[in-house]
Amino acid sequence: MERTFVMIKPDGVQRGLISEILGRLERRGLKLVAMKFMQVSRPLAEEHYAIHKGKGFYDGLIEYITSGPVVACVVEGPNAIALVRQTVGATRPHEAAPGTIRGDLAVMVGRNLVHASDGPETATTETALWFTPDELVEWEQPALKWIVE
Ligand code: DAT
Ligand code: MG
Repeated sequence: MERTFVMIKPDGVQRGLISEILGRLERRGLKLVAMKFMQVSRPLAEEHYAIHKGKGFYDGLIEYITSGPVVACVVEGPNAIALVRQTVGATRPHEAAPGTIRGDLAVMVGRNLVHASDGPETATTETALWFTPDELVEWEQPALKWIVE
């Protein structure tokens, strides 16, 4: 079973879209493994977005992600990384398909509501960056047998 890191960014929290965004992932059939509501420190933001350092939008991105609380999560499921990226939609909301979170609820790349790991490597490193191992909860979800064969 695959796991991936998801974060509702400050605009999602400020706009009251936590339940909307989490609800879409829950309804898709993904299992929540970890979740916390937190203020992102500058060092954490810089490490999370280290790959974008030096780009024109980097400073604004760090400002944005540290501008208010976020909801950080780990979700699990078959092909969870691809499933979540698909549900989130394309980076630039005007290119995101209708029915996706960004395609339905966002208009600008700099306010695109949610982060999701883009591959197995980032899923692992981001999960380890945002959560300690004991924050990942092992639990049984009997209803999963109706979602995962
Ligand atoms: P994604 O969040 O879809 O994985 P990414 O990793 O390429 O996209 O970029 C990380 C975030 O940086 C993205 O969600 C929003 C911001 N960003 C990316 N490209 C941008 C741009 N051209 N202008 C402003 N912000 C940008
Ligand atoms: Mg990315």
